[in-house]
Amino acid sequence: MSISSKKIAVIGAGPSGLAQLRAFQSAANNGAEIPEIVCFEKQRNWGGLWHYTWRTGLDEYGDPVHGSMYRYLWSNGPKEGLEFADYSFEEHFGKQIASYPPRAVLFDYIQGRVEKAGVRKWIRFNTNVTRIKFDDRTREFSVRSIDRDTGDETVERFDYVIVCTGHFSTPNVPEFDGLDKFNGRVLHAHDFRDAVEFKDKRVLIIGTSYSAEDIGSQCWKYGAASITVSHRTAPIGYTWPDNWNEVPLLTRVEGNTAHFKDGTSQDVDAIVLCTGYQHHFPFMADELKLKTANRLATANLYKGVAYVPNPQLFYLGMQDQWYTFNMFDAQAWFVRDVILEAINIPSHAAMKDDVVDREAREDALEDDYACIRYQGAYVKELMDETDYPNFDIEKANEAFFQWKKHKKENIMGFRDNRYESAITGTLSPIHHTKWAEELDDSLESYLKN
Ligand code: FAD
Ligand code: NA7
Repeated sequence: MSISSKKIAVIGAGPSGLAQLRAFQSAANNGAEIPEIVCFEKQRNWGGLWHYTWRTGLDEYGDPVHGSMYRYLWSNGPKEGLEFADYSFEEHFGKQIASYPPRAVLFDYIQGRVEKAGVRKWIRFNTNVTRIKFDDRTREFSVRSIDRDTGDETVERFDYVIVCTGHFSTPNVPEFDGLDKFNGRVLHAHDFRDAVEFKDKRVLIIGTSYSAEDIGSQCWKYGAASITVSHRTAPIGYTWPDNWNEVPLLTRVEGNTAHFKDGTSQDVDAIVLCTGYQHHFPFMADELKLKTANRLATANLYKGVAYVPNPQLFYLGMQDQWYTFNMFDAQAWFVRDVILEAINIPSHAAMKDDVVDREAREDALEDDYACIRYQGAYVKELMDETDYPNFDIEKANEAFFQWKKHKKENIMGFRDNRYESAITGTLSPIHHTKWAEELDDSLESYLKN
C-alpha cells in the first residue's frame, strides 16, 4: 500500500497532537508523500490544557471538562526547557521574552507555529472520539466519533492511531474521613480556577508535587490567610513564607478541624486535593488501553511511544514531564518516521526489552537532577533518529538545574530569574515586575519588557 493511501487518526489537538500535525506537515514541505490525516479534537479550539476554560465538572454537552489550568498560571518551569527547536520564542514574538511566561503567552506561542504551518484544516473540532477498536483480520482501527454540534456519529477506518489526549485531566481523588461533613469547600486541583476565591481563607492542600506547590503559591499570592500543605511521603521542604506550614498526612476532618498523622490539628476553611491524575482512555478497547503509572518510563511503550502489543497504535506525551513541548515534538517526528517507513519497529521481544531497560534505568535514578538528565537523553535519542532540529540538550538541562537551585533559594521569587535559550543562545530579559507583585498575567502586560 502506498503511503498516501494510508489513513491516520490523531486524537487530540493539544501540544502533543499539534506536534504530530507539524511533524507530517514539515515532511510534506520537504517533498515527502504523507498519509491522509484526521485529527479529532473534542474542544472548540486547539491548545489542549493551554486553551483555558472557566468551566468545571461537565461541559456544555455533558462531557467531562478537559481543562485543569487556572487563571494566573505562569509556566512552572523555565521556557528554555520547553522551546520548540524549529520555532524559537524569538521567531514567534520578534524578540526574546522573559523565562516564565503566563498561560496566555504560551498558548500564543503554541498556536503561532501551527498557524504558520497551516494544519488547522486537518482538525475536526468539537468532535469527541468515543470508541476505538482494532480488527485483527483487516489490521485496521475503527474510530467512532461524535460531532457534538449536530450529534451525528461517524465510524471510520484508519491504519494508524496516535493518541494525544494528555493525562492531566482525570483527577485521582482519595477519600478522607469526615470530608462529607466538612463545613468549607473541598475540591480537586482539576477544578481549581481562581485563587481570588481563597482570599482571607485558611487553605489546606493535600499533596506535595507541582499542583500543590503552585496552587498553594497562587493562593498565597492572592491573599489567602494561611497555607498548610499535608504530605503522604515527605514535606516539600522549601523555605516558605511565614503563613505557610507543612504537616503530615491528613487523617480525618471534624467540622472545620483537620487532624494529621502526628496528632496535631488545625482549623481550615478550604481543602484542595492536589493528589494527581489518572491515565484515562475510556474510548479505547481494553486491549488497546495504555495502563501506566505517571513515570518517566511509561509501561508498554516502545521508545516511549509505540504500543508494544500493537505498534500501529502510538501514545504521545504519556510520560511524567520535565521536558514537554520539545519532547512531544521529538516523539511526533519519531512516530511520523515509523509511519513513513523511514524507521523500523523491531520484534515484539525487542520492544519489550526496550521498555524493561528504560524502567530499570529510571528506577536507578537517585535524584531530580538525574531524572532531568534521563529525560533529556531520551529527547536526544529520538532527535538523533529523525530530522527534528538537533538542539543543545545539555544547555536545556542546565536551565532546569538552575531552576531547581532558584526554587531552593527563593520559592516565591524563582520566576524572577532568567536563562539562556538552548535554541538561539540568547539570554532572556528579566521580567519588568516581580512574580509575587505582578497581578496582571495578560499577554500584553508580559510582552512589555
Ligand atoms: P493536553 O494538553 O491535555 O491535550 C489533550 C487534547 O486532547 C485536549 O485538547 C483534549 O480536548 C483532547 N481530547 C481528549 N480526549 C479526547 C477525545 N476523546 N476525543 C477528542 N479529543 C480529545 N507543562 C509545561 O511545559 N509547563 C507548565 O507550566 C505546565 N503547567 C501545567 C499546569 C497544569 C495545571 C497541568 C495540568 C499541566 C501543566 N503542564 C505544563 C503539562 C501539560 O501536560 C503539557 O504542557 C501539555 O498540555 C500536554 O499536552 P498534550 O497534548 O499531551 O495534552
Ligand atoms: P503529581 O505530580 O502526580 O503528584 C501527585 C501528588 O499527590 C503527590 O505529591 C502524591 O504524593 C500525592 N498523592 C497522591 N495520592 C495521594 C493520597 N491518597 N494521599 C495523599 N497524597 C496523595 O500531580 P500534580 O497534579 O502535582 O502534577 C501534575 C501535572 O500538573 C504536572 O506535570 C504539572 O506540570 C502540572 P506521594 O509523593 O506519591 O506520596
